[in-house]
Amino acid sequence: MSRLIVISNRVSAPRGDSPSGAQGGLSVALAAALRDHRGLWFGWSGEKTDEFTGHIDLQRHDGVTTATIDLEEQDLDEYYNGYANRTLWPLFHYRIDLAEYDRSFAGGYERVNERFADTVAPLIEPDDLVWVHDYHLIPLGQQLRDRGLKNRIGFFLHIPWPPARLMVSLPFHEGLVLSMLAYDVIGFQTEEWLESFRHYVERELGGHGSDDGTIRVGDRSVHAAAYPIGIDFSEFVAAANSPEARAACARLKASADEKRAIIGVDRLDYSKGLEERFFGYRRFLEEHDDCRGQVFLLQIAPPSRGEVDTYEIIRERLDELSGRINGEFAEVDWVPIRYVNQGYPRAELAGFYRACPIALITPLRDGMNLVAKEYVAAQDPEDPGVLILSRFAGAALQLKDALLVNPYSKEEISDAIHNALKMPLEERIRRWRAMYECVKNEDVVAWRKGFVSAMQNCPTRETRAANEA
Ligand code: ADQ
Repeated sequence: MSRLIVISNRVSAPRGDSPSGAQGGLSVALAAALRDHRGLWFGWSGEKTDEFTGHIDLQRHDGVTTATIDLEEQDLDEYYNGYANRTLWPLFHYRIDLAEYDRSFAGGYERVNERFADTVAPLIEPDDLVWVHDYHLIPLGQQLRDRGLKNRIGFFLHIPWPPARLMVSLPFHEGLVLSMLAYDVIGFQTEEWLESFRHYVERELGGHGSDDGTIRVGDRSVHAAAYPIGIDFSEFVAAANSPEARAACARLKASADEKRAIIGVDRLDYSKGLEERFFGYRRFLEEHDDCRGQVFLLQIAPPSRGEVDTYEIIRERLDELSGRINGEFAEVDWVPIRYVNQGYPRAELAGFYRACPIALITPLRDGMNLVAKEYVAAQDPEDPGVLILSRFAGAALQLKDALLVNPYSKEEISDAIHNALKMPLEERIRRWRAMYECVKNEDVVAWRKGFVSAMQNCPTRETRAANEA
């Protein structure tokens, strides 16, 4: 069997010394794939160095080999905090108002992708499957081809692909997208993002997409399809049944004191629609004064990307808004919003999900949203909670039995909370069962198997060239 080389911005393979379940589902799943296939996981170590040397730190933990490099401060400013998180992230989440276009960011992005290519290329053997992840590394496939790699190379985008009309606001967008045709397989989270990509290629590059998933521009072609990511279902259910989860559930229920908790869990990011969510909840409190004192919103939102200004701004706004809503509605024995800025181990999080009869997950735009799937997986089958989900999350295309809302509409959020509170047990069970089947069957194992087998089944560059000759 071919080896698998996974390349992502950060490497976070499970370590034997980390508390069980403390790592993200994606890292666990990719590590499992690497164990099945042998191979290695390459990326940035998370450390800075004064001068880039290309030194590779090779380590082995729990059957997974990791290969990491350190990056210079300028690399991180221009590539990670710059082009990736100030340019591509907002643009791909439809926020061109927040996207910053700076030549130095684009230069740093190119340079770091070249550095990745220079250091990883010598580690790759002719039969290896190479799987590149996410918006930090879009041009890496082309960089590897430029260094003579003929391997099958796949790319998976974890975030949305923007509509063509927004994509064209990116300077040199054609070059970035053309570089993607160096891959053999490109995966998107949903058909919607795939459709936007195909439309861009047809409109801006004069290419053509066929029904079999082949996208062609001139003599270059790539197989593009949707591979919706899932959670590590068995790991998460085990975490949800652990003593830590039970204790967390009991702790939250005791502190709720018969009030019904509405939970939101998100990285503190403007794409997650937190401000709009708070406004929607506020509208609910205004419209249903009989419910005041009966419910509370538990919003867990650990800060992320603190070095990017827009994240500081959203954090300040949320501090202010939660304080204002609490000041406006609180009673001596009731606070409407519990706003918590910290992360929790997965088992505790699973316990919190189970303790809350409603989840309010309302991103303005989200590639998938795994929190929604985790909430479903953690529920009590006899008395499951209600998921209120943004129709603009990739997950909404699979979890159709959630209460789907427009996250920009305060009224829709307010109505959905009210409907969730009133929903009869029978309906809750019916909706939850359908979502549970989907979360269970379309889990992260199915996702990575689907993607890896698409890579295995695509013809090599040589076969393709011979067929086309
Ligand atoms: P994210 O934007 O980070 O992921 P999401 O898919 O919801 O969003 O995943 C977040 C993960 O972090 C979940 O596993 C969640 O449990 C965990 N998490 C969040 N807050 C936490 C907290 N306070 N404590 C502990 N854990 C917490 C990106 C894309 C998504 C896409 C994923 C995977 O933006 O659209 O679904 O990648 O492809």
